[in-house]
Amino acid sequence: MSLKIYAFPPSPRSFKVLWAANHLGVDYEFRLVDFTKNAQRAPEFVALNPNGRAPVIDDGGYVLWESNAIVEYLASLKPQSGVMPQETRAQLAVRKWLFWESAHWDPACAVFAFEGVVKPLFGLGETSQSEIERGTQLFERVGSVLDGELKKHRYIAGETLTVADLSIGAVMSIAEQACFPVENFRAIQRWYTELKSLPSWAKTVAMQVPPKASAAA
Ligand SMILES: N[C@@H](CCC(=O)N[C@@H](CS)C(=O)NCC(=O)O)C(=O)O
Repeated sequence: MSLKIYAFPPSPRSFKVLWAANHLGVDYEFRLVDFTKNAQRAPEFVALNPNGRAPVIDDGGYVLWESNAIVEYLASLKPQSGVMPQETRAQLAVRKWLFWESAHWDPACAVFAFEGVVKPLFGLGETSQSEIERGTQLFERVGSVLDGELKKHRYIAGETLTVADLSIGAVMSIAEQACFPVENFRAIQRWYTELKSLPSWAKTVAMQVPPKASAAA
């Protein structure tokens, strides 16, 4: 049985997992979790992930949720890809960025994602200026950390692409739509241009279209 990815491609955490699978060349079956139909709350989906959130994978009965855990799992299926070092210290130098993504980067980006993407998609009202101001403060702080690293090397954890780039870079798929305040972060812009040039990026962007009538969850 092949690996199934349950995802809603317009959402950045789903994009992360689909992009990682596309980048690594992992075979998978895509299963749409159609948020426009509240499929994430369907009992059969909640049975896979009690949080009622996407993405989730099911690899022959091995079910995993949390996008960063999934990206690590996908990387483990392709050890020759080099996106996750094998040695403990080198591995943690990469993995720490997955914790950073969950704790700091994702919450900052989520403010803009909600105001600029989720609200228009689901008709949830006008942009909140106070939220944008709060998000800008959060983004300035995390953006300067990321920009500082990317001034030192081509990718986040060094000269080659790792799961840190897959995890942190995925949300850039909505950078323009969500209006991330990256004007002052030249190294982030340069890195984003590199990510966009990857064939796996284009392949995943092509999946980002809002869902039509079909659905599975
Ligand atoms: N920390 C989780 C977050 C997953 C998450 O919040 N997914 C959102 C979409 S980006 C979701 O499923 N939202 C549906 C809902 O809250 O009803 C991860 O990284 O996988």
